[in-house]
Amino acid sequence: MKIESLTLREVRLDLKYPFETSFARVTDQQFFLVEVRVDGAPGFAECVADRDPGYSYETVRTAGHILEDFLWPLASASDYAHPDEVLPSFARVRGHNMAKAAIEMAVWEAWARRKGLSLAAALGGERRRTASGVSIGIQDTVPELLDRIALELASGYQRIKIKIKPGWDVAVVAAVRERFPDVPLMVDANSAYTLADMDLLRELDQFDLMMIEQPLAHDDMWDHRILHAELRTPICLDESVKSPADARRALEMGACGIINIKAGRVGGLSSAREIARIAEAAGAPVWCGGMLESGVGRVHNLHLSSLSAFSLPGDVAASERYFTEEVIEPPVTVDPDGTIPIPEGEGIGVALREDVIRRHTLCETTLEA
Ligand code: OSB
Ligand code: MG
Repeated sequence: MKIESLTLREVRLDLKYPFETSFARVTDQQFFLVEVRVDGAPGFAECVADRDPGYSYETVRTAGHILEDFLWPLASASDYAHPDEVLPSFARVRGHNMAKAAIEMAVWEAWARRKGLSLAAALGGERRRTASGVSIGIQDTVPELLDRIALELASGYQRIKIKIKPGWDVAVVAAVRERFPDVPLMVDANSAYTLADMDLLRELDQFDLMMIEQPLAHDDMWDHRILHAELRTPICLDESVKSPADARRALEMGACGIINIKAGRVGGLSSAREIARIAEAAGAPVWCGGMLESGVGRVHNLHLSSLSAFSLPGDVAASERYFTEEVIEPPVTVDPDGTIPIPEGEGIGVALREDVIRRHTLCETTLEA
């Protein structure tokens, strides 16, 4: 399987609502849409590196640099028998998993199309729908947050995740619990705390949260292990798990009980699937995270969520929650029971809206083998 070309389109889309985490407040998203041609078949994917290095050190510009100058020369010189070979072929480039995943996921899509399979079927996924939750950013006031939660629950979403940071944590969670005593609820701190905040983190234990996501440093496992042993509420790791080896170590040492899997963070779908296997063997549930993707990244997440190990509701929600314009047809929609059907056509199973994409493309490069 030879990759004949790689097209990188840098796209900018406006978010419908600002999204605030402990590290940033964003009002739009800038990202690469990636297209590969493999033996004539197209494969599409989205690079989840953000404009700013807040979630990860990768940015849109580092991803462009790594893709063009280092990954494309390796990919175009390879003859892959299977998409599982793509990430190992990049071994001499350290890190930069989001850039690597962009090519790998596009190759997976082209591979599935050539086999006449949906991406989910090519991955070996069995679920035909996935349970959907929402991630709600930090709001200006608690009443605004409560209103947002009520709206999301009315749409059917099966669990609520709220972002927390110092100053927007225990009192906010208490207010949410008071208004919604039985809702499946979790929090995500994106590394905003340290073990010096143990008393505060212990207070979160009283709210029957499903989990606390990435409370401590992005590059730490040991302190998460200490916290996980201290609390009743399970710790879920996001930023800290960048590979199957990380997942194994985290579960072996007891740094978490749950893993949020994002293909971009771990170098692609093969690695994501391997982490799901490792977690399943260890009896740890996983769910599919999100990176405020456009429709292209969103449907990739849906296909990944078809794997049986993804037993908890993910952060993969309907397209309409995110951007003022949609780049795929049909859009991702949530059913009243809070599930999302996984597209069944070949590859990612949706069409790209070239007109919309063209209008929002800042620049475009095609690299030929
Ligand atoms: O930590 O899970 C996260 C968005 C951007 C970067 C990091 C995270 C998130 C989300 C949003 O929580 C998930 C989504 O709705 O795409
Ligand atoms: Mg997270």
